[in-house]
Amino acid sequence: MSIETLSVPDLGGASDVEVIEVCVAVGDELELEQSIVVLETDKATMEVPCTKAGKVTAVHISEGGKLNEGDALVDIEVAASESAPAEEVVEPAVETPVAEEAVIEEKAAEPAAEAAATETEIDIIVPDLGGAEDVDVIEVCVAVGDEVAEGDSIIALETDKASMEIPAEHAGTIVSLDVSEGGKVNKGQSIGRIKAVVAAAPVAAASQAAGPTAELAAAAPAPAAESSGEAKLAPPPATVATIEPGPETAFYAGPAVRQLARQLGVELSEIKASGPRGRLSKEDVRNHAKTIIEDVKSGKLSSGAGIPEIPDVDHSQFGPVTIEPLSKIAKITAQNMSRNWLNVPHVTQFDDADITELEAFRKSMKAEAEKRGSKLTPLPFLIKAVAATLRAEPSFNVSLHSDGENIVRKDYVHIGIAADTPRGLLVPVLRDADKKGLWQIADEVNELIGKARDGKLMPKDMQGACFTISSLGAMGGKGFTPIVNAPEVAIMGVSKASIQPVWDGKEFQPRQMLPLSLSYDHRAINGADCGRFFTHLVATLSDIRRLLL
Ligand code: CAO
Repeated sequence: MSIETLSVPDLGGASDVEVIEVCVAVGDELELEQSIVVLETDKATMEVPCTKAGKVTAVHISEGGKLNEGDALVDIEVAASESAPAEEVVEPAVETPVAEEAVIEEKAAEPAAEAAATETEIDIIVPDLGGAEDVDVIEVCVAVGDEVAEGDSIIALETDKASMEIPAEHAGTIVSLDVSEGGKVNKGQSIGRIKAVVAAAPVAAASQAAGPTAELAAAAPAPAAESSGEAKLAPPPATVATIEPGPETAFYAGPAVRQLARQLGVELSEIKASGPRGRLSKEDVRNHAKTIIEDVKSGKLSSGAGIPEIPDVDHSQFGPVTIEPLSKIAKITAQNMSRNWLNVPHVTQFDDADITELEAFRKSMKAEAEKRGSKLTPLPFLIKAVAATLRAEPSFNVSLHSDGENIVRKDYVHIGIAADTPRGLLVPVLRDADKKGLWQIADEVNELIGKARDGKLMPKDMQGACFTISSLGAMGGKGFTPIVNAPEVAIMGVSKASIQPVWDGKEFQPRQMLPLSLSYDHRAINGADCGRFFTHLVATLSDIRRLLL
């Protein structure tokens, strides 16, 4: 084991380069090529890769600091067999190709004014990509016919380590393009042609460097060995991110930031940058993702992909209005309703239960109920019948597991009761309804409804329901389609019972019919399950002696 210090490599002549991101911490196990730090000049962003694998024992840099060539970055503990002289570790090899920037600087320094200018159509060649192959084209920055200036970006490329732009080496007009977004390119590949005005002398020099038959590479940097003595060494191009803010690129992000954005599935172009010169940081990406999640949760943004927002309307332009704040419960209800409506594929089936006998029995028990201090409405009968049916047809007593791979089958029967309260809609839960008698159900329901209306329900009183009953029977209506209260998979709407003529095979009989509507989550329950469940429930309500079976 030995401790080695990794230092800043040649920065192509740049000095006091800003540290925009420190990618390692003490204790990290570094792998070869892993980024240590992201640096930024006013021209480019670059990642400095690790040239030795090992464990970080000290970090000498911090975000916002300035670095120069040779400054210490980190100390790492490397295995003895891997250690090498510090010079070799931190300096790029002499054969290292020159980065675009250095080449541009070098070319710009050439005495072009003294040479005769000629218009030539030349290939735009992909430069050395630091050994990377099949590199993704993430952006084509020009179109055929575009006038480009020297240094303008032609395409942007991205490996899993770095992003880079391939700049035009000469000003001119794009004649053709053989590259598209999403495609892949390799070193030496022609990606199009440019009609460029080039100085005769440099053309000759470049042609010489590339060999007698080679065409001038419009965007390709020359290898260091072939450049003039003034060319400066720079980190290998494949590790240099040179995404510059240009007319086509409103954002400015290093490879690590781009990778994070891709992982989180957020669009860089939609993120507000907080860094200097419009630079996007990882924090900007995380904050953007967080805002989206919060907006979805609060209902400001719909999670249903592509659903347009309801436009904001100033109603006062049509007549007098007052604006009142929504209660907390109303806001939560609105969120839950939207969430359930958008996430659950609903089917609602309707039926009428003949409750003539049930009602006769209930009325016969009224005096006794009063004596006991109870109130016996149709609701306890409905709860008892639903509980018995959930036991008989357990396909309804389930929830979909959030992993999308499993279904949760429940061996308990808790029933939610939708209650209209002065604070809004609340759903207290009656536990183990299948194990309780009518009186107990009636008393517990009345107690729960009383608590709901007095604002005394505890969170536990509203959790764990398997199925919800929403009764509007006292108010009227012939039927409605209730929204499933996920993660439950079904809800039953109860409308107003009325006397209806029912054909008994010989004649019409006046029967007390109760309209029921059963909404279910079609991901968890299929139509046949619903048919069986509903038939059992209606039969039970029509003859409550079945509850004894
Ligand atoms: N048909 C005819 N009459 C009915 C009936 C029905 N389906 N359901 C109840 N009634 C009668 C009752 O029998 C009672 O009359 P009596 O005193 O003469 O017996 C009267 O209507 C009032 O009943 P109630 O409303 O006090 O009691 P309940 O047990 O029927 O309902 C509760 C309790 C909490 C469910 C109800 O008060 C409530 O808040 N319902 C609203 C639920 C809601 O808002 N749902 C919408 C959610 S969105 O899906």
